[in-house]
Amino acid sequence: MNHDQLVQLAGEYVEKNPGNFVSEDQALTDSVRGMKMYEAPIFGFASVQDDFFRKLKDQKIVGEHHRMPLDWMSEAKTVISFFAPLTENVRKSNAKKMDWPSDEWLHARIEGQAFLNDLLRFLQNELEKQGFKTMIPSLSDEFTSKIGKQAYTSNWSERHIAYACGLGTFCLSKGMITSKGVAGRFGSLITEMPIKPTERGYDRYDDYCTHCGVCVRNCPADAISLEKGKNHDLCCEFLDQIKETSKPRYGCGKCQVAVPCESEIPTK
Ligand code: B12
Ligand code: SF4
Ligand code: SF4
Repeated sequence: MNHDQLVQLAGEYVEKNPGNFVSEDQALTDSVRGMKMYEAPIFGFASVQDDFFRKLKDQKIVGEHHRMPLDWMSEAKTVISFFAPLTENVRKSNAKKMDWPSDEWLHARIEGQAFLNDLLRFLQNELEKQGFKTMIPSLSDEFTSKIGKQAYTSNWSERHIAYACGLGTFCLSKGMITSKGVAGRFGSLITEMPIKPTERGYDRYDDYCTHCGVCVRNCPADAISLEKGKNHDLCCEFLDQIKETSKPRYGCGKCQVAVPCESEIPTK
């Protein structure tokens, strides 16, 4: 197994696996039956020895609680991060009505995340078949996240890991912009397989954001401002309102659609 084979396997899995298509019994409406949720992921890699992982323990970046790759697996050599872009169907549907998430978006958040977890397990299995011990931090019993007033964090932040792996930079809405844009989800694995690190093609943590302010106008919760950035409390309260009506589904993502950074790095 090499880097290209891993990327190819993931691409094939996303195209063919039924989990990436809304099933008949789960579909909220007829129009979403069979809809594809995610496109083939893009990948980035970092060495577990990269000094950048230590920086994440800085309170201004994530904090002391953020784990180092070797805390998850002492034999590890490489951190693998991927970004799975949402399909055009999902993205465009969510831009039709800016005060409530589309059914397509709700599916991609919940059933879509379940599918991405399957993709992670599939890749873990493929790497282990080649003799490389591999683990998935977000699916480990030791993974923790805090979501509530003034505390929005985790001990493995997928965006910070993606940043380390050269996949992209943060932005005003506090999402992460990759070469395939901001609308999508991340996943990561830690493996014994040695893989050449991806170069980080940026200097500042928010290099790819133009500060155009379109996400500010899109946000139904007024959670984003050009002066103060993003207020997680307001965002989270809005997501809670959606959960009350759409349980077990929820989501919003208006800051990730109909924006110049939706599916590419915006031009300055
Ligand atoms: C907690 C959480 C939330 C909270 C808080 C969000 C947040 N930005 O932290 C709430 C509930 C509000 C939320 C909402 C949403 N979330 Co959320 N959430 C998470 C979760 C579980 C943990 C995030 C975390 O650990 N944050 C840690 C803190 C420290 O991050 P931070 O404050 O943003 O970090 C800042 C500092 O580091 C600062 N900084 C200052 N100096 C420096 C210097 C350097 C060098 C660097 C690197 C940074 C830096 O820059 C960062 C950004 O400003 C992750 C999953 C995961 N395990 O990562 C998903 C995750 C962040 N969410 C995601 C998504 C998609 C959403 C929603 C769109 C929901 C939806 N699907 O409809 C909204 C969008 C909100 C938004 N605009 O950010 C995606 C992000 C996708 C993307 N393209 O960015 C993630 C990664 C899930 C996934 N598996 O893909 N989420
Ligand atoms: S819409 Fe504009 S300001 Fe908002 S995150 Fe994207 S590039 Fe940055
Ligand atoms: S997810 Fe929705 S509420 Fe939260 S910041 Fe983005 S647009 Fe605003």
